[in-house]
Amino acid sequence: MERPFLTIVIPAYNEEKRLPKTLEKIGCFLREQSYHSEVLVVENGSTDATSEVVLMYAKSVAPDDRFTIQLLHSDQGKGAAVKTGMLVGKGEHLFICDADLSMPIEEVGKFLPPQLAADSFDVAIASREIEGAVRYNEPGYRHLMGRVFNLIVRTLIIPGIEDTQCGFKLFTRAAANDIFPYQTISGWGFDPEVLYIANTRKLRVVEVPINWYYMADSRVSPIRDTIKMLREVMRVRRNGRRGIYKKTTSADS
Ligand SMILES: Nc1nc2c(ncn2[C@@H]2O[C@H](COP(=O)(O)OP(=O)(O)O)[C@@H](O)[C@H]2O)c(=O)[nH]1
Ligand SMILES: [Mg+2]
Repeated sequence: MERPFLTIVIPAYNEEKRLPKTLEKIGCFLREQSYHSEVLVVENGSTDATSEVVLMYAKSVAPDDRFTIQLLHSDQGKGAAVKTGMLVGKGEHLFICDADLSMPIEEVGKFLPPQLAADSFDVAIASREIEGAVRYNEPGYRHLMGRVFNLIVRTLIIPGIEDTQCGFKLFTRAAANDIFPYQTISGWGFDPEVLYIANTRKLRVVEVPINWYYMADSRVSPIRDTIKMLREVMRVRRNGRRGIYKKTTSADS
């Protein structure tokens, strides 16, 4: 197959229940597109039938469909899964997409040319906060926790981005090559790190307002994971100061 226009990376941990509907919807959407794409589901140590579900859907893709579905395995954590997918993906654009499709897949067009002018951005991230975004059904306490976390992230490492944590982000091929070899965080705190590296590289990050539907079934443990993420944000700041994210020739090759 020619180089895909779009790679969709889905990190998945114990997603046997949510993935069938998600892969169904993504497949229907991609079948209608004029471009080629690939879907990479990246799993680690799920104790349910996540892998079997992905393999079943991968087989059901017809040879003349304009997309493929593949299963990958990674180290533990959402960040590690995303990094694995981003390094394996061959697309001209690479999109991170949560398995619960809390953003309808039809909105992916908002992150891609022609809707976003080609050459006007390097990274396009979904935002639930900027004008035009709508949140559906989110409990007040989850929104509040997100706002507090964002305030800390903005203060410590990434000024100016209102929502770093939404699970839908698009990277051009060149931006992905520039960022993901340097990602060190394997857990939930990988988003701020990736955006911090993008800023270090002076890449153009644009925020895209989306419709976002809260999904109750979460792998986040509110207290434990928030503490861990705050530690990770501090680590990113330290790493930045130590020059860990500076480009090295070996990572660029
Ligand atoms: N591979 C992998 N994926 C993960 C891990 N933790 C979370 N995910 C995926 O990350 C995405 C977001 O998780 P979710 O539970 O919906 O988090 P929330 O939306 O923040 O409540 C989903 O696709 C999960 O399956 C992990 O440890 N490994
Ligand atoms: Mg979710």
